[in-house]
Amino acid sequence: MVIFGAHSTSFAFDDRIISLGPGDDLQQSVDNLAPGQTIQLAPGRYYQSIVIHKKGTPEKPIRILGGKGVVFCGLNELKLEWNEIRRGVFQTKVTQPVRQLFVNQVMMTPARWPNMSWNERWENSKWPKAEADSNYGTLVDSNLASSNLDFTGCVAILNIGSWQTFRRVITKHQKGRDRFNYKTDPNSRLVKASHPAEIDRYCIYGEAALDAPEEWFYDDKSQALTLYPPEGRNPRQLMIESKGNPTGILCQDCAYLTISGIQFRGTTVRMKNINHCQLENIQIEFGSAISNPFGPNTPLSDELKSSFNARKWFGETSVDVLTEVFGHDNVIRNVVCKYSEGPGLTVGGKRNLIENCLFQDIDWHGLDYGFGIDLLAAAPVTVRYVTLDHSGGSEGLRLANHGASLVEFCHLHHCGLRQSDGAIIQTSGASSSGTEIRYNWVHDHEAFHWGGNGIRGDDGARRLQIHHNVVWNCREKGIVTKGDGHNIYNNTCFNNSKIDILVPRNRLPQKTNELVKQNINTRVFNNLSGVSGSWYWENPKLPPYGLSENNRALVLSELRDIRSFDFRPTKRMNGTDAGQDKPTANSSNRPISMGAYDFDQPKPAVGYQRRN
Ligand SMILES: [Ca+2]
Repeated sequence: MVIFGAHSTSFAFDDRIISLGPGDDLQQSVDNLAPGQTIQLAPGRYYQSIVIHKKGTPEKPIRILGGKGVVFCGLNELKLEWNEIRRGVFQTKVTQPVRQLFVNQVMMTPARWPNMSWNERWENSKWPKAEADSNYGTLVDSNLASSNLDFTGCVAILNIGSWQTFRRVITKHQKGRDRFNYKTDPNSRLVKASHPAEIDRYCIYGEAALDAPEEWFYDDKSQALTLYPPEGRNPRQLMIESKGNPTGILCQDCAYLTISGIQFRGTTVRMKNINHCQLENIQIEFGSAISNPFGPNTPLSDELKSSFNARKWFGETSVDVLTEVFGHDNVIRNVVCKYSEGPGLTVGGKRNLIENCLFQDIDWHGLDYGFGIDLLAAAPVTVRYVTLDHSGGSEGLRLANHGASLVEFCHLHHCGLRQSDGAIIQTSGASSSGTEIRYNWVHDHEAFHWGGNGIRGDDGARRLQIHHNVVWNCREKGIVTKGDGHNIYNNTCFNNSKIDILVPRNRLPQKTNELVKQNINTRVFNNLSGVSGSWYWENPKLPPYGLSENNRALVLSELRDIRSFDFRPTKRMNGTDAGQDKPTANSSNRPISMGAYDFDQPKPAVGYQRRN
């Protein structure tokens, strides 16, 4: 049987292929899919939202295929009459709430204080500091007084927990007042925090802050949309788009399903309770998002039923729509994801593979427990050839605390831009034993105030295998492994301002549940890196307790060209080696190499490999 959608102009001879276009009823076709059938989408903009509840079989998978120019669009163009309510500021009535707004395809900023345009989203100066009188529930800053604005009823984004950020409605403020109040959570660790001031950053969204080009405000009560267009422009001259449909494709309870070749703009794909599925050749822009920048969070109705979400694990979530894949044995490949308000991707379940993906400009608010790629519920997971480029959360790639995961050939950089603490690759707990982190480039953890590591085995970590990584320019430590039983070898680390590799002898003073003596059975060898067993405040400086052999600090001129990521040495180091470094120390008199690369090897491919 051959089934054609209304648009079809050519014949297909494969009876398992159903050709559809933007004018067809996709949901009806999806509901009728049988194992072995394929939906082939024609180029065009799809404003539909589909829900897939289908299972293929290993022999007869179900496929939803797009191709060049197949776009699921969650943005609706607003063609409305505007009134100029004051010079350069326009207002209109809309029929659907406005949650994200775009003018000529550029994201506009929800009315914000201090002002920050979309292009300034990574500028630290746009995040004021709390002053010393602040405490949990009250934020103090003399700039609030001099703003001469009343922010009562606005939403503050509060990075008041170093690696935690909260969205809170401002309950009390007034013109000229240097402080505002917000609701507190009696169960929060911040209730007992010694003093949350000084390290805290914040900003405010709300109508009172509407005063600059590219800002907008939507009033839920009056359904009025107010826009301050780019300088000197009139909305009638502009293409204005509003986010209307946050979920383009929702897959639930699926198996042996492939979705491939689709762009998502202002919307995303969400996959729940799916097994043996593939998500491939996908582009997502403005996928994960807050539902309402001017109000409390409003999670999607189906999210409330979610069994596990890393953000909810800690008590709350600030992100309402997630690009997510939950289930077992799934493949996520060739996904390019940009401009995500929450994590670029959230994955849960066992034995999933994330391969050759790019995540760029992720989480510029550093919301919640800011993970660039949230794998906390993915146990275990394999991640390879993934690039993460600019991420606000304190933790870039957050691995699960369970199962032996593998992270290899990834290029992860410029993380922690909106929070403190954390690491670009973070794992913790004894149950992640056997996790291997190898052949990665990890650099520039630029935490707001404190902390900021490259690769970290955090509290309770055991038996991590960390080797052949290059780690540089992190705000504190390049590699740090708490716990015991790790192998850390052939890494190249430099320009990490506190310590390049820390294998601590002692637990942190407040961590009384941890091993008193740490890393007795850890082996650290062949690293082109400074290695220390002492925290930076501990003196005298001592080597790690366990084996520590054949490590030395790198001299930068020993590498060929750092700027072009060529970390191969300019000459042979300690003889030759075929790159077969084993997790054993040099006990056999075999010439061994130091650092991540050998003189003779080809320049490696690391991170997302662009496809033609
Ligand atoms: Ca403003």
